[in-house]
Amino acid sequence: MGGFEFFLGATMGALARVRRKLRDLRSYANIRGVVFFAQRRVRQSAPRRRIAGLVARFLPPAKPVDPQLAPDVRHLQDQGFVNLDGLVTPAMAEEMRRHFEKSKVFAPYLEHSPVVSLQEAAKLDSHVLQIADQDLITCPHLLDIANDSKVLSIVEGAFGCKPTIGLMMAWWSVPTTDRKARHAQLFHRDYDDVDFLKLFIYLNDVDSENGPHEFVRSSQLSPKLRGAGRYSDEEVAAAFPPDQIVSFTGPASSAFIVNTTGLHRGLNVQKGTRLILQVVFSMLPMAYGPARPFQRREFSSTNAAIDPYINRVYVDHA
Ligand SMILES: O=C(O)CCC(=O)C(=O)O
Repeated sequence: MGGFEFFLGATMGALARVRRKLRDLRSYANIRGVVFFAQRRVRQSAPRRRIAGLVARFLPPAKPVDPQLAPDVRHLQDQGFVNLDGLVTPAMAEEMRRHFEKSKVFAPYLEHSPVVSLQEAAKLDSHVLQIADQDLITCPHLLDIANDSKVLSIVEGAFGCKPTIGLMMAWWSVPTTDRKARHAQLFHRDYDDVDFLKLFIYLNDVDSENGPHEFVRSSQLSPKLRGAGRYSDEEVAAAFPPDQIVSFTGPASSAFIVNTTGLHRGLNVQKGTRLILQVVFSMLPMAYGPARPFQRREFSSTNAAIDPYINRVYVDHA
């Protein structure tokens, strides 16, 4: 390739990157986006907790924590995670997995990813195949799990105010051709809202080979490695002893809440696939959440009463 062609190619590439950045920024040009970028600038845990405490005072108050759940709240605050045995039964997980096997997926890290069936998705060579929103909300049990009284009590206890269901997602983690770790498969911290917690549920069995979630115990409180980028295994090993890394392996239906301002990742898949559901509880509506709520009748769920405030981002109560 001649010098001029190379220059032209590089310039076109740079222009395409700028155009992509501008388009991404446009989707944050609203109040959620302003809050998102403002809180992201505060990285250390003490000032973040002070800001969250202040914001909590202006939000609907939390119900008193069920005394039986107080140890779970403390575990979450000290260790950064808590296991939730029995939240989902194996039969529920199986029903949800069957639903997602028939659902459409897309590659969230690809620009202009097509939305395709799971069978067609191999051609995308993407490590993440995310379930399209319309198929997510029609998943059996979704709304009931997100509104489980035990989950809400633990989250309210940790926040000190009522939470908002800010984001729900489900995705398949699959091996790529090169099997290399990329994006959230590398250790990182999330700075998604003034305070937030992520509920994860495995919908198939997860062992060391098909992408267990990993978390550095208590790292949400540590001043080390507080940047918003990705960290190598060597950097994490230099900062934290190996026995601080918790690997969440377990059968389908395993559920746990994680404070992902701590260092975490989903290990890259070597063999098989992992199907995971995530519900993010935030203080404020999240920048990544749906632009408009869905109708209650669109969800597959029981008719149990749900709190309109907690569900306002996802469920239109008008
Ligand atoms: O796939 C995983 O287990 C990690 C996901 C993650 O990094 C996140 O949800 O913040």
